[in-house]
Amino acid sequence: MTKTAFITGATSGIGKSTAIHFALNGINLVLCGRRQDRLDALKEELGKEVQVYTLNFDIRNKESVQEAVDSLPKEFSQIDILINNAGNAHGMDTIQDGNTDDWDAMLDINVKGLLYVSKALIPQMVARKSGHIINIGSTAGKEVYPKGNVYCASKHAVDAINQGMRMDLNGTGIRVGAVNPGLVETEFSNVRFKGDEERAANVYKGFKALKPEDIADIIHFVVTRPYHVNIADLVVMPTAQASSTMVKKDV
Ligand code: NDP
Ligand code: 8X3
Repeated sequence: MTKTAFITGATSGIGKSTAIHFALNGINLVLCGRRQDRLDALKEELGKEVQVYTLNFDIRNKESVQEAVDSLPKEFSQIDILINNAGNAHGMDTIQDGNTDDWDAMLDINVKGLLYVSKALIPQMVARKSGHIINIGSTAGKEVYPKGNVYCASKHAVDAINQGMRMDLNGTGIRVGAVNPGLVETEFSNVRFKGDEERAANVYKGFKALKPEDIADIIHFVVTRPYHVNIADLVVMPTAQASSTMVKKDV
C-alpha cells in the first residue's frame, strides 16, 4: 500500500533530499516549511512522481502546527511516516557571549517545534496502531563541542525525546528512531552564521562532507525495514570525521 510521509523542513538540505528520495520511491508526501516558493517548486517537481501536499507554517507556533495538521485533506490525512527534521543552529558563541534570541530559536524550533508536530500526529498513529517516527538528531546530541552549548543542548533533548517516545509508544505498534548525522553540507551553516557565506563554506572545506542525499538514502533504508525491525538510533559521520572536534582536513 502506498505510504504517506510528513516531512518538516522539506524546503532545504536533508528534508528536501528526503522528499526527493521518497518521491522517487513512490512515497506520497506532505511537505512542510516556511518558504512558499520552495514548497511550490517541490510540489511541481515531485508531483510528477507521487501525490504531494504542502503546508506552510512555523513549527514554533503550536496553534499553527495543529491548524496545519487539521487542514490536511482526506487523502493526506493518514500519516504513515513522520520525519521530524526541521531545525537549525543559530549562532556559535561561548555561553558568556551567547545571544538569547539565538537560544530561544534553537530551543523553540529544534525541541518544542518537534514536540508540537509529534503531538499533533501521534494520536492518529496510536488509533491506527501503526506509524513510524524518525527524529533527526545530530552528533551534537551525543557529545558537546566548544561554542556548541545551546545547539548541543537542543540536540541532546532530541536524543532524550527519541528515547522517551520509543518507551511511551512501546506496544502501540509505532516505530520510533533517530538518525544522527555529523557534518552534512546544507544551508545549515549559512543559517548558523547568519548569511556569512564564506564562514559557512569554510566549515566543509578540506574534506568530503556528507551530502544531504547520503542522509536521505539512510532515512529511506530505515523506513523500508520489515515491520519487526526498528532502527532505534543511528549515528553517521563523514569518513574524515571522528568526533565533533576531530575532522581530518587537507589544508
Ligand atoms: P537546512 O538549513 O538546509 O534546512 C533546515 C530546514 O528546517 C529548512 O527546510 C527550514 O525551512 C526548516 N525550518 C527551520 N526553522 C523552521 C521553523 N521555525 N519552522 C518550520 N521550518 C523550519 O539544514 P539541514 O538540512 O542541515 O538541517 C535539517 C536537520 O538536520 C536539522 O534538525 C539539523 O539540526 C539537523 N542536522 C544537520 C546537520 C548538518 O551538518 N547539516 C548535522 C546533523 C543534524 P524554512 O526555512 O523554509 O522554514
Ligand atoms: C550539525 C552537526 O557538528 O555542525 O548538527 O553541530 S554540527
